[in-house]
Amino acid sequence: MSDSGKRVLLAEPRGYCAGVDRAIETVERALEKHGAPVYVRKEIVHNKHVVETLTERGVIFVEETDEVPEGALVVFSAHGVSPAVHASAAQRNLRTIDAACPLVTKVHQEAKRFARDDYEILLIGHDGHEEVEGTAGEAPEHIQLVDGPDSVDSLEVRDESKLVWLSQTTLSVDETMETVSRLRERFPQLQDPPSDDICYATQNRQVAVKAMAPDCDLVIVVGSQNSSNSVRLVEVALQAGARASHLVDYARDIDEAWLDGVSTVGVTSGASVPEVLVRGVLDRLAEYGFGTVETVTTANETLTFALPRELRPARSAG
Ligand code: 10G
Ligand code: SF4
Repeated sequence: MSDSGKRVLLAEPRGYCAGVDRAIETVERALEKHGAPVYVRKEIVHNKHVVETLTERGVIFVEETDEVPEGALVVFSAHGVSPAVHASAAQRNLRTIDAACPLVTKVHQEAKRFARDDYEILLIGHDGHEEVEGTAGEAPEHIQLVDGPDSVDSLEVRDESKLVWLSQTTLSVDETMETVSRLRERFPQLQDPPSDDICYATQNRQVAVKAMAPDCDLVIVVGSQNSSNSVRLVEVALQAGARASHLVDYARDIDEAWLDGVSTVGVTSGASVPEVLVRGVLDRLAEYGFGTVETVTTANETLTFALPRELRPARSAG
């Protein structure tokens, strides 16, 4: 600790996950290979800085495929899309590259398989989130959304003996477990997913925040307002004992008043957040006397994903 007693605890892991890294590289490679403009349906990841930077480089972000000119190239975001979106792109003769994270695609496959076996699927997730729309679109007749523990009581199911839960990948682990236990109280025969749907990156970032939060007067989470996993980190910090926690896009969003009477500030970032933004926050905190930084490491991440097929280098013959 510094003489002033002021210090920063920096969570590790934080920031980019393997799926985000892959999705952003997908857009960058598509720009290199095909030239601007490249269209992207929805924000490639939920981060303002990423979207602004790619826009400056010639990416045009659209809400729906009908805004893309016939025959143009469109990338689908990391959060995944429903079959209906693929179909509408095909109808407009769009060239497509799907940057859906393989761990989201895994949940789509689970949904399809359980629907094929005539299960009813209770999909735990946030209403209106793109990932949930994509997953639910795989089997709309078989899927009901469960948006948190309080929405369990109003559910009506067809056959309690053929019921399984799946989830969005970026939820709070603790809140999801609470939702599942409420579901199980109502439906004792409820089946679990074959493997974790809340992904390794979401879980690891929450574990790291939980480890440092009890020692923090304030936890600053770098991330955008529409980033589900980043917002969850603020909630987890508060639940784990941080006295205050705020989400910021940029260092300039830090309000100096937050630092009144504070000696330990925790810093972390969501899975869609470039490290340069965290550096900016650390520099700003150093200006306020928080120059001592201690890293709190709870896991080492090594996972990477191959780029989508369309962008992999061609294999040389021989
Ligand atoms: O946390 P959400 O799902 O809102 O997305 P994000 O873009 O902020 O972070 C990366 C996570 C995904 C691409 C969803 S699997
Ligand atoms: Fe994939 Fe998890 Fe990252 Fe989503 S948060 S892109 S599921 S690794």
